[in-house]
Amino acid sequence: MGAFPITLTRYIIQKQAAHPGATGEFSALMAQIGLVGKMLAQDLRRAGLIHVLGLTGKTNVQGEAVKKLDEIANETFVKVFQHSGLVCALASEEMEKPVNLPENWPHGKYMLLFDPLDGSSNTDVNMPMGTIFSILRYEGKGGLPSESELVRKGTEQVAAGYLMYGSSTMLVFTSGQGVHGFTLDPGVGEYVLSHENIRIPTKGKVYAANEGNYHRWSVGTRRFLDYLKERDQATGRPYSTRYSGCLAADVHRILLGGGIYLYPGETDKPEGKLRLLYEANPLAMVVAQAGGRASTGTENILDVKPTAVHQRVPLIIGSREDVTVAEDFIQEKRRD
Ligand code: AFP
Repeated sequence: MGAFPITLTRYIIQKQAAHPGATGEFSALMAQIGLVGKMLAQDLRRAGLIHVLGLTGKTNVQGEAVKKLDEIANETFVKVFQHSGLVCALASEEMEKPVNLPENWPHGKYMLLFDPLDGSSNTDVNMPMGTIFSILRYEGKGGLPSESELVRKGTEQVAAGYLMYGSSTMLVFTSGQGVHGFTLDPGVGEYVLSHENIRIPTKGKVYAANEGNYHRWSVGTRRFLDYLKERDQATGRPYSTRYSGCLAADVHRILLGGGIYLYPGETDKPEGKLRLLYEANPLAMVVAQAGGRASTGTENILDVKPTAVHQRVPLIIGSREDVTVAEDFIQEKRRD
């Protein structure tokens, strides 16, 4: 019989024991995120049978059509964290304004920002989806946090990660001590440590981008994509394209195998599409902890000073060398 598997529960209890001052709140918070993942995985598996595919008919604060599953995923987060005693504020892609949870105050010192269902255009076609989360700590003594307390730089995150609903459900996260991946064992309903201390290769062979937008990109971005497709044995080109329409899934592939994901700015939309606080920042923290990088093309994502909860940002993320080459092209330091 092999070694007894390390479950998420056991892992976080062990980590907590290594920090004598820990109150157990962070461990409980991660366990609750795991619970959200189990609930959503269950909904997604049965979505085609329980009439929750398709649109709600509403649009969110960013003007995007809200899918029924977007709404369900957001409600699941809110329900799991209400009365949990863990979190004093929530901000989500699907909520115009952050929500305070007074029932958890003053005990709950964490603030949670999330994209409840990333890649929701994949819902109706049985393709991968994800959930992305960022965890901040609120030290304020004066009462519940104001909106501006949630608008913080990526370097201030205490933990971040994502859930991925693919052929299996995975929870991948970092609390600043490496990146660890847990796979949900559906038989026992537990996450099991399957990917310990993930390290992203310094260079990859895959790129992920929506090339349908090619003609909207800057000259430098276009030149970088052309470069990736040229033949050159010495630099391992051409790269292969892999793009799923789900950021968490595409970054997951790159985290494990190397390469680069790009959702760059466009000439008439320089801010790009993705949201800084609950998409780019958490994935940037994960990738940086695994040895990779995330950039806007001109600045490290984790250093971007945000001004609004739903702020968008261009995102170039992945293997360290690939991101650096992309920056050189975008900044027109290279034109080959
Ligand atoms: P949805 O959740 O609205 O499907 O958006 C997904 C996403 O934010 C990210 O997961 C994808 O990488 C990106 O947008 C896809 O955008 P395009 O459809 O423009 O390629």
